[in-house]
Amino acid sequence: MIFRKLLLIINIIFVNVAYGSEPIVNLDQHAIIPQPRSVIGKGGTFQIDNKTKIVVDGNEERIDYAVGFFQQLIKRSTGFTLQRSSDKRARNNVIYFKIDASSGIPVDGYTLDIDDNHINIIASTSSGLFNGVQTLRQIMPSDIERGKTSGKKKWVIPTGTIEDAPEYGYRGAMLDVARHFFSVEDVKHFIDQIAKYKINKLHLHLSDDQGWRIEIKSWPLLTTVGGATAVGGGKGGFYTQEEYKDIVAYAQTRFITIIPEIDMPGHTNSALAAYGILNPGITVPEDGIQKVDRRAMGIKDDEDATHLYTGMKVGFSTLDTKKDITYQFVEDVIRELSAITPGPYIHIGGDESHVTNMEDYIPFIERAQHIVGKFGKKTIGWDEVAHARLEPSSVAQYWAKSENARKAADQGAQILMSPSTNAYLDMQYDTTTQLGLHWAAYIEIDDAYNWEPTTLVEGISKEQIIGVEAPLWTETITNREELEYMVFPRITAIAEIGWTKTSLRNWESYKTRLIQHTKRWDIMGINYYKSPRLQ
Ligand code: TNX
Repeated sequence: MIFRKLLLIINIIFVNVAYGSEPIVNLDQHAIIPQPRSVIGKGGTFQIDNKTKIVVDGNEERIDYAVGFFQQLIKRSTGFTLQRSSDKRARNNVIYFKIDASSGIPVDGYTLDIDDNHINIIASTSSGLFNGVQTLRQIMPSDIERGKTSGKKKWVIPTGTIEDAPEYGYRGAMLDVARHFFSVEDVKHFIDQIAKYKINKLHLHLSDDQGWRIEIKSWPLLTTVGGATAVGGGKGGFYTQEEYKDIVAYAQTRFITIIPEIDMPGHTNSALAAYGILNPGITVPEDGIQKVDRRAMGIKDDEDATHLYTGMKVGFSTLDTKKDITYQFVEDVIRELSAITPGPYIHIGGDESHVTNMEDYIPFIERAQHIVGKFGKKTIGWDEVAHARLEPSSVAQYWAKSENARKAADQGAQILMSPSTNAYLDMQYDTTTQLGLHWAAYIEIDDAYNWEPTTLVEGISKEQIIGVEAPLWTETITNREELEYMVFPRITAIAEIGWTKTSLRNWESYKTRLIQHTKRWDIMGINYYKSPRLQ
């Protein structure tokens, strides 16, 4: 007995000295989120040291984003500058990145093959290689997330094979930068966080009653007036077009497509406060009036303009859908936005237009959709847009009404699943949560996990679903810390729903992996919600 204990202690000491404090876990026991399609462990180890070489085979445009990202990650946490070798047959202490379009690996998928003396990451696209790197990162010792060197000489990785590919092409998160503004740095940080879980779309909610956050050169007051405040009366803010392009370019290096939203015809008070000519005569609710001192700003008085709004009410505003100038405005905004958005989609909002008559709403949405098409883009709108005639290339984002989603699908449009009762990141976890709202539901982490896109709305099949998206509305969220509290862990639930086959998804497995994974969030300093369900 004593002897056995002694052996165990010696073993622990040996492992700790050799590999750092973490025990080596067989590949198939690793906590990978989202769960890959297949994981086979071989029981051995590969070690990255400062002699490990990188071989790149393939010349797709963005391959360097994936390989360069990996090199940076390694450099940051190990101090090693991994050299590239051009010897494509090298197999000793090598990490081999290969793009093979004929491999049959689906878009965004990858194969990660880890042997004692080499690692192969194979994909048919660079995005697949990047996803392979994100998986590799999760099976490396958690110190890889410390962001500074630990002095460790060897980094041990378990051997085996992972074959992986996503269920849905659209795996999204949304950030509302209109209710509270988030800086370029904050958005980039968010991009890094969601990319870890193979999310590949970031929808930016760029305008709402409380703020207009994107520079439109032909309508300059949108930002100078419309961007001047936020919920609660804070200072607001906006992205210049150059800053927006910087966000888009950064997202591209993480294989994330930015989807910009200009919410119309409702949720437009910030535009009406900038330009009275767009205002059909609405006034701002009493609870959040903020007057604009145009003289102090050196701009002309505008009697028709509304006051700025700093409250949290929704549904009180609308553009004047009957005037030609409104469509000139919509066209200018979409033209400028399309020119700086390489992704295929423009989101036109369309939700909660409670003060727009249906006979005005429908032609407005149809014209906006047409304008989006004119600039070579496809339309996304919240599920209410299904009242209008949708083009088959359009997407309706289901958040509230099943009949709207069905109506959209019946017209041939695709459906993006964002059920407010499961996928909304601004909903409180339970009655004790300080931040957030609860009008749709309290969403504990098992509620965020336990839903299935294909059975959510009766009559909508898998082929009609483009994917899933988790929106973070920010009426009550003012900074990075608060954002993280609402986003983590729930973002990993949506990531797994979007990526992993239904048959491989299971709450108990996810929960076990999540408990393991939170150790990494502790290391990264992420302010996640410590749910009582994680025990
Ligand atoms: C409803 S969801 C909204 C947003 C709010 C959100 C708060 C949707 C399309 N509209 O304007 O921010 O609730 O949870």
